[in-house]
Amino acid sequence: MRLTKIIACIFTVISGNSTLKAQNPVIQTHYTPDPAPMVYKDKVYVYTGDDIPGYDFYYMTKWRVFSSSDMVNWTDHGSPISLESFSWARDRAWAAQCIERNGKFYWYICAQTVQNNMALGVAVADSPIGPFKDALGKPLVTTGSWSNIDPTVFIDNDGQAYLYWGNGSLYYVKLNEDMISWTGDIVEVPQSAESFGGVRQKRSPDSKENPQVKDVYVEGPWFYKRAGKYYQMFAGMSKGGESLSYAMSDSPTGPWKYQGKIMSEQPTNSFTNHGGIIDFKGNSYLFYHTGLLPGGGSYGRATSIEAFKYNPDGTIPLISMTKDGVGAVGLPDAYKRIEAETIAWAEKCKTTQSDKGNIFVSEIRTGGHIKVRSVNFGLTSPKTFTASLASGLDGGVLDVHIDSLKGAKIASINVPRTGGWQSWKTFSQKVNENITGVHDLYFVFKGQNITAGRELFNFDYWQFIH
Ligand code: FUB
Repeated sequence: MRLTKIIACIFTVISGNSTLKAQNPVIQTHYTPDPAPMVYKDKVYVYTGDDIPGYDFYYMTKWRVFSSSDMVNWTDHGSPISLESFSWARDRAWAAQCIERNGKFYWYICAQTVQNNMALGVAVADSPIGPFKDALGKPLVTTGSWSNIDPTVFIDNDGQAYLYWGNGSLYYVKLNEDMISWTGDIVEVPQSAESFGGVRQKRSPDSKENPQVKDVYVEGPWFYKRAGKYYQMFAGMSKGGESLSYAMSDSPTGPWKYQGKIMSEQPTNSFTNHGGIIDFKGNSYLFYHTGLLPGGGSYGRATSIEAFKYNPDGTIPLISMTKDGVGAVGLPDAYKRIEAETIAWAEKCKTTQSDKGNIFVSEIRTGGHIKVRSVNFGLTSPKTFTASLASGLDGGVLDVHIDSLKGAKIASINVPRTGGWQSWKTFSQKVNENITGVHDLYFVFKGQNITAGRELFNFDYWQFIH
């Protein structure tokens, strides 16, 4: 590829206008509801729940975190907290949000208490991916109400932090600077047609009530500030399923003015929707969930992302769900170690965390693959491909293709039995083609006939070498 062509290609990808699109949902190895994005340094972290499809309710037990520096390849950081992390929690690891303050990370969660209601808690860490620890050993907010769900947190320019939350009713408290205590009263935000589109009957989360009312605040608030305006996005309801709506204010505590829908009811295959909004590398993004991942539904929801542009007056346009998702705003470097769990799209494989905390691609089966988007090979071709792999049985084959599943095969590794599913060995293979510029990579998994249906090998990381 000529130099000018390579530079044009890199520019197209970095400017986010790539025609090479990711697919929604952005994570396929787990069900990832209630996405809460956080920008920290040069990465986006997304904190999610963990749905277990097959049940008929949100019986969730843990939370997950993923990160990306390009918006299309997401690295799995496992599950740093679960119900077990909070001695007071017994069930329903529901929506959560993490925020950084003075180098510490505060992950606000909600869960069902041993007293059988919902409460808010907070875990703290020195890094966005943990390890996190329950900061208090008890809930941060507990009023004996089922409404205590879906915390959202924001620190204003004057240093005052606000925690909003609530199902049916919307509440807030002013957090103290330590982020793990609060002062003053819990304030219930008045709801009206002017502020949130309507007023809704209160309900318990167990209720099957499905009111046919115009748009109203239901749950899932997402509180933030942009260009001097305060925003309260929320899961609203008008036709039975949840949509995303929003209100704006000139003050962090209202009064709020209803602005309409951000994402109307669409064929999501999920009763709920739940979103978060960020700006990253000059673009604005809406994170939300759907039940559209194969095997999913209302209790198997997965994170999706759309890019959007604010209107000149700060209002938000109506955003449609897409399968294509967003363009890449960065390029993974082919010559740096990349974790195998950094994935744009995955089929017939999962990710697992070892007892020592190592995360790797597991449950790899014949016919499966991993796609990594927009990998930058630069101006000179690599000579070697290396990968860290392990297999407790007969292994299989790892083929590396570029540009499409059936594109040129640039390397292939025969993975033997390595002595155990955690007995990692580094394999190196000559690269068959001259590759420069930016390419999507496809790691394609194959087994022998005899091993076709079972796990082939585990995959920890990969790298190209000049
Ligand atoms: O994920 C469980 C609950 O469903 C969340 O807390 C709500 O926002 C809804 O998405």
